[in-house]
Amino acid sequence: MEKTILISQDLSCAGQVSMAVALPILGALGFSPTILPTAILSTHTGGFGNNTYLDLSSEMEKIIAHWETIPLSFSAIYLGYLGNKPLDILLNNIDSLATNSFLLLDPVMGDHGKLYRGFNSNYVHQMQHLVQKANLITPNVTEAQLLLGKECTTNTLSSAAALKLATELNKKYKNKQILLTGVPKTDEKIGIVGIDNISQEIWQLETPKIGSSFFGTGDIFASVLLGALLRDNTLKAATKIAMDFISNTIQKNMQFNCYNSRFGLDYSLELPVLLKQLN
Ligand code: PXL
Repeated sequence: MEKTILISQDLSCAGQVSMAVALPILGALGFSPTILPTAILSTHTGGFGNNTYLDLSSEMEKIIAHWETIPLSFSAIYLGYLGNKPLDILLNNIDSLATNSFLLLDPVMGDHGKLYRGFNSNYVHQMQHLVQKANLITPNVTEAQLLLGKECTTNTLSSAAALKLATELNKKYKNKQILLTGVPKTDEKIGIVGIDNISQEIWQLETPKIGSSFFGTGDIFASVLLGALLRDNTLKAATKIAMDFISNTIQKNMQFNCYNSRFGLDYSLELPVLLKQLN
C-alpha cells in the first residue's frame, strides 16, 4: 500500500520554514501529505519584529474529530514547530492519530542557546512528554539540552561532548532513534550524531559549515530525512541524503546569490537531484 503521512506544524506565511517547506517537499516525493496546521504566523518568530500569531488549536480539535469519522491512517507522522496549545492538543490525541505510525518529532523549541520567542519552561516540559511518544527525534544542541534540563550552551562541541549529549538523551528517552543535529564543531564544520536503536549503531557525520545559518534548514532537513526513511533507507543513509541536500542547497543558493538567511533557502534548486535519488 502507498505510504501516507501526516504533517503537523505551523504555517509561517512569509519565508521558507515549517509547513511551507515540509508540504511541498514531501508532496513532490509522492506521499500525498495530510496536514494539520497548528498556527498561522505572518513570519517565523526569529527576527522579523512583531509577527502575528493565530492559534489553531480549537480548529485542530474539530479537524481531528471529523477525521475520526473517515478512513484515514498514516504510515508516518511528522511534528515540528507546534505552539503552546497545539502541543497540548497533540499530546492528548497522538495515540489515536498514530496507530501503527512511525512518529518523527523534531522538538522545535530553540537554537543558539535560547528558546524561540513565545516558549517557556512549560513548553519544554510538555515537549519532554511528547518526546516519549516518538520513534525518532531530531533535536539541535539547544533542544537536546532543554530536553535534558541542562543549561544551554553556544560553544563548539568536540565529538566526545556531542556523543555524550546524544547518549544522555538515549538514556533518558528510551527506545528511540536519536539524531542530534546542527552540532557546532571546530574547523567550521557542522556535525550530526546518530543513535540507532534498530541497528544498534552509533555514528557521527560531519559537513563543512557554509555561509551563515539559514532559517528553515532544520525543517528542510527533517522533511528530506522522512522522505528518505520512507523510501527504505537506513537512518544513517537517510541522514546523509538529508545532510547533502542541505549542503548542496546552500551552495547553490550562494552560487546564484539568491538567498536571504532570514527568509530561508530555495530548496527547488536541488529538488531534481533528490527526486532522482529517491523515486
Ligand atoms: O524553522 C523553525 C521555525 C518554525 N516555525 C516558526 C519559527 C521557527 C524558528 O524560528 O519561529 C514559527
